[in-house]
Amino acid sequence: MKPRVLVARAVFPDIVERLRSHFVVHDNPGDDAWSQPELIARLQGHAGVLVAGTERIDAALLAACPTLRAVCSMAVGYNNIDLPACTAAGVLVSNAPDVLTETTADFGFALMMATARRITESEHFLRAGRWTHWSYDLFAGADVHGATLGVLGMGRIGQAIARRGALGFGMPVLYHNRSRLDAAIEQQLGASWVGKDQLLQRADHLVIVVPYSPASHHLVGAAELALMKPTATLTNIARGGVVDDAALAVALRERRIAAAGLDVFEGEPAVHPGLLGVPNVVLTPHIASASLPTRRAMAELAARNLMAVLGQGADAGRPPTALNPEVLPLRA
Ligand code: 8YV
Repeated sequence: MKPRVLVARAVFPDIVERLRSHFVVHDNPGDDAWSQPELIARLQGHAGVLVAGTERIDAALLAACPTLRAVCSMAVGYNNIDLPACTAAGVLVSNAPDVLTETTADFGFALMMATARRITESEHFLRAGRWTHWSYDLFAGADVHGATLGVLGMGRIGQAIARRGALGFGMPVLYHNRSRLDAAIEQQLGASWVGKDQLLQRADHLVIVVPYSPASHHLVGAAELALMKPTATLTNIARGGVVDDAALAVALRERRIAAAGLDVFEGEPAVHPGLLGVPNVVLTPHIASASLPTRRAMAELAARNLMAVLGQGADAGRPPTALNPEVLPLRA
């Protein structure tokens, strides 16, 4: 009998169809928001689940779903998944690294540029019919080329952003990360490691790309914002919760920093009302990885992992991007 799998979010229909040739598939074509109890109910009797970065997979869910063997996510960030609990339960977890690096870096750079050059703020002004004359300082913002780029979190995406800044825009690059890059990579990227405070003090444009964990909760709050230059911008494409959104709203309102670009929010899809009320912020709905080819590649990779974990297809037994391969071979 074919194993049963659940596709918890709407994804490309042809990918769901491909899964149907290996599994009995239950899916969510309407992309309904399932509560945790509903997700648990739907997972009964299922061996695998394909999730996005949005479903919470924790010890309580694992205890309530004893047939579950595989949790395959189409996101690179996996703060929604309790990895140690999955490992303890013998459940294989995979994420989707690499396939979204360049697309996400493109977006991070675009959001930083839109923020520095006040693109959405000026568009709102134009659409509101308020453009009556040219003036020397109309939406005059900050330069990007030649300015100091600060990257907080220098993983794959951070490095791809640094490369864009250094090679394309002549930006000196400073970064802060728990571990330093190899000297050869630093040299290639023209990037220098500095302490976190130095990074905040010296960056003209700070881009945040750290994974979310209890250790990175409110990594940038009021005290950190106070270290930044009043002319600086902050761009967050990491996760809501890495930045204290309430403190950021105050800093923007009081012009303690010039502007922010945010793709992720604490408690999204809700957005802190203080951020909605200030003009100097560019807000986007968590779309940094959202190019069609990349979203397809993310879903394909999750499907490949699901098939591999459950013994199907060319990679059977060898999920390409397992986070806890030590649970293989799966318990019976
Ligand atoms: C996803 C992301 O779109 O991969 C990640 O970690 O943040 C995004 O690419 C998001 O998690 C929705 O699943």
